[in-house]
Amino acid sequence: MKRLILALDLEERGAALDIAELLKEEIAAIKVNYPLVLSTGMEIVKELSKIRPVICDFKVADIPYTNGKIARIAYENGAKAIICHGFMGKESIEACSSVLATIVVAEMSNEGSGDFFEKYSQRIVELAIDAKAIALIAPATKAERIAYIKSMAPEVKILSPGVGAQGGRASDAIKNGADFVIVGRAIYNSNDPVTIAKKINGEIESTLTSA
Ligand code: OMP
Repeated sequence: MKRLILALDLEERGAALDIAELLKEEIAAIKVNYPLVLSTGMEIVKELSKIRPVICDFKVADIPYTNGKIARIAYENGAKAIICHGFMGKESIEACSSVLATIVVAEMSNEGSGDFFEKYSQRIVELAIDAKAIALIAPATKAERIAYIKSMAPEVKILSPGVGAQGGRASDAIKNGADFVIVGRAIYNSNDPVTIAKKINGEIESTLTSA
């Protein structure tokens, strides 16, 4: 099983489809964020879904009514999962998780986000579990935070962004409890995306076998 998720933050439809097709054997899923959807439209989710399962990273953070609409539109366009924020409360998470698999942001990878998230992630994780989220986001740039989040929710999968361009390492993320790593620029900006993806998958495999 592959544990690499491609963060496809491109802005051009053809390039996005080409790289997804090129990498399909190396990745477990494709994460689509606003840059791609705002540039090309939601149709891209349907198209990418034919290649690999798509996670809509919309970091939804609204009232339940609006969250529910966004989740429904993602679902209707073929998304297998959606990423939402937990700080809007249990019913806002449930508005997503009642529609499709929902991943809640526990903590984020940029330095400044720690000011807020490190104070509140314990509560966010409790809310995510209560609202039946299937996975959490925890930062590969702060691998010790992955271990902290995993210790609160050992039964929930952890997806970890921040590997490569942001300085995190796949091996550190996996060692600290990540189930999947999310990688964007280090792969799609490279001259040889397949080789980079294979290298990351190799690093993940050897970390798991030496554990
Ligand atoms: P690269 O830095 O290019 O590998 O991309 C990382 C991807 O993960 C981007 O799509 C970010 O929006 C996303 N991300 C983070 O970088 N940090 C986080 O804490 C959370 C996410 C996310 O939810 O995916």
